[in-house]
Amino acid sequence: MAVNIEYRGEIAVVTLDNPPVNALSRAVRQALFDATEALDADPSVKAVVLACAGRTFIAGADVGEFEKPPEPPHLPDLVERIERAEKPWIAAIHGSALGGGFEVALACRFRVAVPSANIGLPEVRLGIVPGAGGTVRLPRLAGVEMAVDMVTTGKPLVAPEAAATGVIDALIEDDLVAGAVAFARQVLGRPLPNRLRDRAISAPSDTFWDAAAKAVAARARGEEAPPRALACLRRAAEQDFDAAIAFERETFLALRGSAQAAALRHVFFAERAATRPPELAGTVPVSIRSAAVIGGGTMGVGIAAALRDANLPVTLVERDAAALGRGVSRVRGIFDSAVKRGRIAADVAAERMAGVTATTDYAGLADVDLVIEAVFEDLEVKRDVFQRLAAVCRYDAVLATNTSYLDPETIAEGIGGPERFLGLHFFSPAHVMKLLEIVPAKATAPEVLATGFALARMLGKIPVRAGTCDGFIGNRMLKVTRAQAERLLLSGATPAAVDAAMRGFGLPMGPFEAQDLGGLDIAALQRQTARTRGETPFAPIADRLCAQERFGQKSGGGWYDYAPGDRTPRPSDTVSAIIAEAAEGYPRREWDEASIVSMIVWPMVNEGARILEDKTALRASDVDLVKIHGYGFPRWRGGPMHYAEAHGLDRVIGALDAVSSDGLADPACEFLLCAAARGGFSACIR
Ligand code: T1G
Ligand code: NAD
Repeated sequence: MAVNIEYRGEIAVVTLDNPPVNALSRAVRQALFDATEALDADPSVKAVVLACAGRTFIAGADVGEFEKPPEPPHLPDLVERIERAEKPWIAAIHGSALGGGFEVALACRFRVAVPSANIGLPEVRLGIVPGAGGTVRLPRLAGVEMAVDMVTTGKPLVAPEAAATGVIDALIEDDLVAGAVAFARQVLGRPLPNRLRDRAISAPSDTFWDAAAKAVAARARGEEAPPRALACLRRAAEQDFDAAIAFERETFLALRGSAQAAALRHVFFAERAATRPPELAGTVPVSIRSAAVIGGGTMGVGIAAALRDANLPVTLVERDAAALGRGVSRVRGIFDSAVKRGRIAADVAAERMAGVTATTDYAGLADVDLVIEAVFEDLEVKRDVFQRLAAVCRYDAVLATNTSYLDPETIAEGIGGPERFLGLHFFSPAHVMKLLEIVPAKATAPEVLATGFALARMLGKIPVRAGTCDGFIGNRMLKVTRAQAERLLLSGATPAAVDAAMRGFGLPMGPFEAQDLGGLDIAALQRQTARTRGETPFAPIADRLCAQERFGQKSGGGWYDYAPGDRTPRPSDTVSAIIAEAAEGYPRREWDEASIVSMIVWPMVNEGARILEDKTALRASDVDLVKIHGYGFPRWRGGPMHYAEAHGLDRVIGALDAVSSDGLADPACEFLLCAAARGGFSACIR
């Protein structure tokens, strides 16, 4: 860590260098504080430019310090010191100015940035609120409405937008520091604008606050920080500066030690660790400059769109012209709807489509670097595809399957060059869902596995290595969740009550609504395959629904009934009758929301423990990322494994034992008992 001061005539340039992201650690705060004091005392200095070395401006407070009590100089003191500096400070921003980094920039009299920079206050994404004046100074600069949007969503603003709204005073096209020094010289000749603390704030109407509170609560779905951030902004609009600052700090310190903040920090660091698994350190991935997708169905078109979004030329292969035509128009449909939603411009959509080559001829794949297969979930169909790929593709091309349940080993059995094969399990819709399960087969070469992780970084996905088993990590746990959900129905709960409880827990939808959306037929196919393997999957009610062709929204009815053209789930008498018939002989119980949640979440954790025990997953945080990014488990609970550890593993085991005696769940597995005894899952990983 270094803070260097260089003098360009009467302008001092303070450069912070604290890799990787210039976080405001205690040492950085002290050094910047000292620099402010020294420069204020130096009569030769008329203005100060604050810049950062490396890839970004200050990306915030050092999140790694949050496990420890805050130490002086506290960030608000540094921010206050810079704001009252005798000489005007100019923040010169590149990369990201986030959280405490942007609060330091708000303390400066001016902010300049390169066009590619972004600024923001993402603290709510870490379960906290800005703690160094962000909720009080930003509304004085950007107005309350804009501040409410930025702070309660945590969404950053790109520099051109910030410049258009006056949050950034100037965009610097070329050399940032030189441009900032020139800017400083210009402003020295003019009256300086007031410090933000001295600027007035126009308080919006009560109706504004009521509407904002409703919108924030609807989005938060149980998260504490966004509504608390809104309360800070309201204080800033309705009270004097110092009172609002004190309220913000109090709120920040209260949330900093909260369970939600701890959970969101866990996810923050888990996401960053996931992209660089230690077991692949030093392994060089195969370079991917072109790709192909076999199968232009639900998954194939999403995968093709995701590859195009990463600027990879894509060849889409289908079995016949008709299917190919459908596939191409579905890919086009994805980009057209992105244009409609204002996500991309029409010319970008056209450029995306221009990069898609459509064919039914495998010969066109002789020179692609990566092929992802997404054809029917049928072993023989997939084996045939890989035999053909192994024959036409380059020996160093990476060949991947998107299978959900089939064993990658059997799919690739007998192909030439098995070391170039692996599973890449995307989630639907593949151009939206962030999760990518990466499934190495026994022969997969380390550099090919590393290519899966490199591809995830290219596509902006969260990669998780998963071992080979039925359903890998995510779908294996989903099977347990679905079985538990059925056990609840057999013992007296209703689909609506179970779904309401899980939505109350923070999921976007309950297990029955989710099945109706995705279709009950996919899991039915999987159970059929499992039964041919001699297994006994537990789905007594779903089997009955499928026997009556109740496959969900696509067939007008599943766990719920649906009116034509309407996706609103309606409780179904037919389903109640089917449940009653299946439940004969089962003991009935009263289920409240808390006990329903326990019946779903703790068996999920138990299966997660088994997955760690048999090394299908290497880290408990990987299991958390799979459930958060693939199955909607609430991020602010940290994922099931973190949530269980925070809840107390002994209590989890107790809850499992309480229902397992009635056959309503399996008792705690060895690995869970070990984790409880040793204080956590990581202590039992061998
Ligand atoms: N503190 C500590 N470490 C951090 C960090 C931070 N704020 N931000 C990133 N890192 C580490 C990260 O763990 C990784 O480490 C490496 O830097 C590269 O990160 C009072 C209290 C800036 C957009 O929420 O959004 O200020 O894995 O892989 O993709 O109001 O990092 O290499 O060991 O993500 O180029 C608010 C968080 C803090 C921003 C760069 N700030 N960071 O993305 O790299 S709260 C944030 C990011 C706050 C005040 C409050 C991104 C990035 P490692 P990376 P990237
Ligand atoms: P789908 O039925 O929508 O699409 C499959 C496509 O493959 C069809 O368009 C078909 O014409 C094409 N196809 C079949 N045989 C072919 C061949 N020999 N050559 C070229 N194209 C061929 O299926 P889907 O839902 O997209 O699933 C595809 C794969 O992805 C399956 O293995 C499935 O398990 C897996 N998957 C599905 C989901 C999901 O939610 N649908 C999620 C993850 C993984």
